[in-house]
Amino acid sequence: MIKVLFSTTNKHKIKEANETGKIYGIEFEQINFPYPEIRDEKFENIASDGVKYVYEKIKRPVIVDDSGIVIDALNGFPGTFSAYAEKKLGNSGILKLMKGAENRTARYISAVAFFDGKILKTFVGTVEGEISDEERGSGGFGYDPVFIPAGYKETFGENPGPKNEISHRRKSIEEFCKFYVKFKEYQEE
Ligand code: ITT
Repeated sequence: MIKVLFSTTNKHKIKEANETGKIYGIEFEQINFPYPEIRDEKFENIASDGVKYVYEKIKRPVIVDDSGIVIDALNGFPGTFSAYAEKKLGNSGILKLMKGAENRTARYISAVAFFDGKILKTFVGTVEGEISDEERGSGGFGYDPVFIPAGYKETFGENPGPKNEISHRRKSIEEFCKFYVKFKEYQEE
């Protein structure tokens, strides 16, 4: 197994990343170095800035994942403010904002950034879906009880089963894993 440090306060991110990592022989190890998040509308800019901050603290190769949900009827809100909105409004607050909205399309975005002191890389994954009319299920975390992935009827909260096959994090972490396996081979040559 190749070990990779993943700085996050969110144990769900680690669990999901490891479900993908094991396919590539990569094990993510959680370290907890919270980084000050810059204000930016792009997840990849926040992740790149954050990973450089963490690297400077630990001087070891590391990744971070900045993610969130983008709701079309709310002009993209909460987007990169998703953690703040979750804390202040929660899923019930988001559903209130969405009351009467006909267009319920939304997407989760995850930007994983890697830095080893020289090479900075970002990997972005997206999953399309819709906001449900009510909170359903208690699986997953965060906005999962109100997010119905496209092509499904249940929220990720009701049925987290397919999450790791199709999620934003599956895609961003998978792209990172593909890169890192090659990068390691190249380093060992
Ligand atoms: P770290 O910054 O320490 O990694 P965090 O949970 O604060 O942990 P973010 O700043 O990236 O992470 O905020 C992401 C927000 O989006 C947060 O409210 C999450 O609950 C939500 N979110 C991200 N991915 C999600 C997912 O797969 N399922 C449900 N909610 C998700």
